[in-house]
Amino acid sequence: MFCFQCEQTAGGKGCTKVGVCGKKPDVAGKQDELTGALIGLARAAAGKTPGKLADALTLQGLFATVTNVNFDNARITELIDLVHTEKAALDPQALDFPAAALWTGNEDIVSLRSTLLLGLRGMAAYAWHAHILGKTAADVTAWFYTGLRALGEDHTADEWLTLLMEFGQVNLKCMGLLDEANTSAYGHPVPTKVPALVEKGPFIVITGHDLHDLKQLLEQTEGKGINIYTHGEMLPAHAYPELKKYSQLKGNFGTAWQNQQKEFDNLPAPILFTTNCLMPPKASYADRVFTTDVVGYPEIKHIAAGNDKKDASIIDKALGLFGIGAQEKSGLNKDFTPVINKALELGGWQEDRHFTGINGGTEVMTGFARNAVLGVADKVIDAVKAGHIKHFFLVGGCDGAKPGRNYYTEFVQKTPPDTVILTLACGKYRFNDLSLGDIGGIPRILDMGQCNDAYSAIQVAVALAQAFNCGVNDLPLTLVLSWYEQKAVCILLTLLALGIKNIYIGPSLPAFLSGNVLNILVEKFALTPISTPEQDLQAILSR
Ligand code: FS2
Ligand code: SF4
Repeated sequence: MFCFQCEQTAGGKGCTKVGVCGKKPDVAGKQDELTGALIGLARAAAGKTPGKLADALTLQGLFATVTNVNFDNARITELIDLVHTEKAALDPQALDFPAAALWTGNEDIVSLRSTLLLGLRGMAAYAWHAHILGKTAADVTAWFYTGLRALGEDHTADEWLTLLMEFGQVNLKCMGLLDEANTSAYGHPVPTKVPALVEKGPFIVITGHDLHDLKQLLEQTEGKGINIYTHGEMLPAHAYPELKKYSQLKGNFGTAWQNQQKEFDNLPAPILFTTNCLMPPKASYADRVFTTDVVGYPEIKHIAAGNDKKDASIIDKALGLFGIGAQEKSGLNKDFTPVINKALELGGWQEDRHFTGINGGTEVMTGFARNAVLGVADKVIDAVKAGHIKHFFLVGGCDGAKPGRNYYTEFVQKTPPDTVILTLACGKYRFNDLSLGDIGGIPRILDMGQCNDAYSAIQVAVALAQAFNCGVNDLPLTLVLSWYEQKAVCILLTLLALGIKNIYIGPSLPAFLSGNVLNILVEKFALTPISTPEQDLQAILSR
């Protein structure tokens, strides 16, 4: 096997024997085969209008290969078969891209090709969430095929860079689509305090990014005496009016994904994984883990969409599996009864349990997405003009297990009191329970949401630039990002495509960036690896 797509890759170079994430060689091989088949499907779709099934397969096929999503050989094989059936229907002559060729060839070309592939994988997750809520955009969908076809072609380094920048713009549109999907379905997030207290009695923990799954779970647990707690990237759900209205949505349990094996150990409640990041479940809680949608793990119970029945025809199965007709055919309606029954069977704790965040805080705030922040834009602008706010930092991104990630906690702790920290994604758990106070009523830590809410951060930055009549690069704003998986790759490409410079990135640099490609990014965009919080803060604030 070979895989170097995430930050924890073996030796900082590539996983070759088994994935650090737990991915087995056979699954890695199948995922490569699936990627080659998707390139084949894109080739077959050239010059044609592929149908909804081909679109859905493309999104789910890419999403299934994102880190910590699907470890199930059988499910990946099923996807490959469906892709082949669809490809044959479009053009029986179209050839798959050979899986063995994905990671081989000239080092710089492999690097550029991989960067585009990994970006596409990340964007597929966002497009899929939007698609589930009935939002698609023809140009975004079409670009998946364009990008996949490009992976199977030869390009010069300059052509690859052009493709990457084009991709970054498309991903901005895709994140905008998801923002529209989430806010039109559930309202605009409002600042919300979320306690870390788990009340006695039966409960369910829901993790991942899929708000539609949470909504269905809330509907199905109403009046059943079961409380719901978010975990990981589901935390921002508390801020959406159409989700927070459910009284059984009580609080947040646990922190970021890499702590799950410790946090879920003997948990007297089921855990529902709606997306990444799933780690191999330990025996002490494996019987209470449920996956849904594109997530999968061998022997772990899976909640399928409505018409994903064993005896369904391949097309019906695919329609159900891929949620086509979520609106018109209730294809994505799920029955969470097995999760609910497990919660009742396990019964929860017999007394209320108080938890804390990583720094001892007993509650966190979320819900400072674009609408909430821009709603107080005048106040923010006045505070900047009056010199009360000297600098904004966007400190966010994915979390991970490496010790070097303490950098982000220390960085935030060391920021001067006249600075504001915007944050998003699961990296925020390193510091979101810190009490850093406020500046004239504006909290110093503003949680904008999930990783995809990078869209909100971009909107806020653009609005501030307009207000101050300058470019985003001229704002007193610095991005200090942590990366782990492929959604971070697509977001980074969007930021670069927008021409945003001087981004700090860590805890280590992606293994898939060759020395030459990295040099280009450093020269063109002043992409900067993190050093120490003190040194970086000093450099940023003296600029
Ligand atoms: Fe965190 Fe994992 Fe959000 Fe990433 S929960 S690293 O997939 O997407 O961020
Ligand atoms: Fe290794 Fe990351 Fe790939 Fe898993 S996803 S096999 S940890 S590089």
